[in-house]
Amino acid sequence: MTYYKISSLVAQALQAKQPVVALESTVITHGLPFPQNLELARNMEAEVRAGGSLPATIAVIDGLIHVGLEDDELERLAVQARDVGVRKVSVRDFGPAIALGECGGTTVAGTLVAAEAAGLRVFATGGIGGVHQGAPFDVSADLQQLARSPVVVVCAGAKAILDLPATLEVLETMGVPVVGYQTDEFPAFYSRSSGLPVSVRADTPGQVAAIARAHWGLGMRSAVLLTVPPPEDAALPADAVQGAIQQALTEAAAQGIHGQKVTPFMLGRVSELTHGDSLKANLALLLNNGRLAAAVARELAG
Ligand code: PSU
Ligand code: MN
Repeated sequence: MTYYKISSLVAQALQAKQPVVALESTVITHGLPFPQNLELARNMEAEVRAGGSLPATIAVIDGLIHVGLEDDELERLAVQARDVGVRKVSVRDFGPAIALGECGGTTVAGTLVAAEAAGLRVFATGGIGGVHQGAPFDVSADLQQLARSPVVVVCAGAKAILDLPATLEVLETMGVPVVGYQTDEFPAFYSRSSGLPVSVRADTPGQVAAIARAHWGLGMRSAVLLTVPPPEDAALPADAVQGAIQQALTEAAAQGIHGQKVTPFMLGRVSELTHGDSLKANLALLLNNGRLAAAVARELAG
């Protein structure tokens, strides 16, 4: 595939129909501070392996879309993000990043494009993008891409910095089943509950795989969004984060932060304002999602 570099491990696993889990890289380049980002990237891969699947972190390195990173590439991406900054690669950004020979971290939308192209069916992330609060035209390209890529996306819902009811409405319009894992409620990333219903509940990886098979078997081309509440011991009470979120939103507006910069600013500010509690929740839920994604990939491969 032109523009792509599929690692030999990933190519072999796909050939042998073994389970592979795609991982995004914006969480490394824009979502978490150094060195927690690099540590998380490595731990996330370890979690997928422990779950019996092969991790394939997706990123743009020197103008090539990599599916499956070597450890030195992972490190380079994290260090370069810290030292000089790299591009946040969503759907619109691949062409420019490739043409200019850049490095970049792929968002959920970007990772979906590459995962689908490489033939991966399961993808683990932290939280998807969505409709922003107070900026109804700032709708993450994640939602549109979820409508287009037939991949199971394992996440902890959408970040509570977003307008969650509006985000769920758009997902419904886009034809994306929102599956609650062992829950009837849409999780709110840092917190286990949002008060909003999912469209269906599944209690086992096997049920998730069955839903995905039927959805795609009918000819649907959209993703299946598997939403998993953050682990109990790391989750924050919903009202505990709300104050921090509202303050960060006010600051973002006052500083004129727009577009792609909103999500990284909000994540960083909420982490400062909660004295690292939101960061701890973020790391724990990522690993939790990696583990479940590995189990779903095994069901789908089997
Ligand atoms: N979840 C995290 N940290 C992140 C993101 C999600 O825990 O950094 C990233 C994802 O890559 C997601 C992106 O696709 O934020 C959404 O950005 P935007 O709203 O600009 O589309
Ligand atoms: Mn946006």
